[in-house]
Amino acid sequence: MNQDKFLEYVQAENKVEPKDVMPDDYRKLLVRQISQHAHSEIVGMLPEANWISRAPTLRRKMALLAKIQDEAGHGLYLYAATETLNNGEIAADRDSTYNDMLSGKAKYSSIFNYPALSWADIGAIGWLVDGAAIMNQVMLMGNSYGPYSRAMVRICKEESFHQRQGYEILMTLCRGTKEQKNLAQEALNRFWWPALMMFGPNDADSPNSQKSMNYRVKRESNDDLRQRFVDVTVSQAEFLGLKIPDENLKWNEETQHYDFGELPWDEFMEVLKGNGPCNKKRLETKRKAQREHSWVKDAAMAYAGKQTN
Ligand code: FAQ
Repeated sequence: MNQDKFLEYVQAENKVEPKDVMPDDYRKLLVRQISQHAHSEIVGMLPEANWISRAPTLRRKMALLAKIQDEAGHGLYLYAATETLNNGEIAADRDSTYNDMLSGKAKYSSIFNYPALSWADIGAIGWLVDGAAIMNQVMLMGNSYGPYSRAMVRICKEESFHQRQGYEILMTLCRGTKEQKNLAQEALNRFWWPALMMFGPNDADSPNSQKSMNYRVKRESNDDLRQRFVDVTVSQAEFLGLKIPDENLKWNEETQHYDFGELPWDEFMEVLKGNGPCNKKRLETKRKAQREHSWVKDAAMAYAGKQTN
């Protein structure tokens, strides 16, 4: 299939499946995005795992454990979806994509380079980080690559439980003592701007968007999704009695959207370059896990080999 025919095919809302012929740049775009999405799920387990042993009640601990296990599952579906794109010339096998993350060559979401400093941060992660993730992933359910779009359907269902458990943590804190409400406000102050950065650079500075939209991988732009996230989140903050830390946030009658302040793009670029508060720590944790736990994989491979021999 030539390039024009392929574009016609995806733009008519047809799905591409692993064995179909596809242009190399479409394959590469998917390997980049799906594997980075998988890395985000796996690295995203770390800030929350930090709070498992300090969850305030058994019920909270069970919910947090279930959520973190879900993230591991999301990583697994997404690595599996990435592997379907491996064709010998464009490497998409698990080891090479994972090693690209460990070496710092491949990115994962900027948000996971921020620490979870208090229990309220666990609430803010669920509410804002999972909330932003869902906003982006609902549009990805309609992407043109079959395995990725199907993985997104299940992931979105689980993410909405995650968002609610986070919001409920904050609701409890906001109805508690003054100190508890302060913890919730501080968590919102810390996570608001990093959550908005999850949607990526402004459209004018987004090098991958045009191609991705043409190929029907991305279905909506970074700025449109960010705007929608702000629009739905403001009333949720008001319901909690919390103040979004943006002096420029204001309802605009004309556009019927909220206007909001300029994001701290310098900070975003620094995080992407590896200089965020936890970049080094996150990668070192993952490298250490690979060094120390490789025997588990070796044993599983040896066992699998025995089963098939
Ligand atoms: N962080 O040209 P664009 C979750 C990079 S899952 C780091 O606009 P694109 C669940 C981008 O990769 C969260 N890097 O790129 C959870 C590109 O660099 P590259 C993850 C970023 O791909 C919750 C460059 O900047 N979700 O949270 C970021 O068209 C709680 C230029 O950008 C996904 O991965 C960023 N925020 O649009 C887990 C969704 N933004 O690759 C645990 C799938 C941009 O050329 C706990 N991905 N960059 O070297 C996407 O939808 C897209 O890839 C975007 C970026 C929208 C993230």
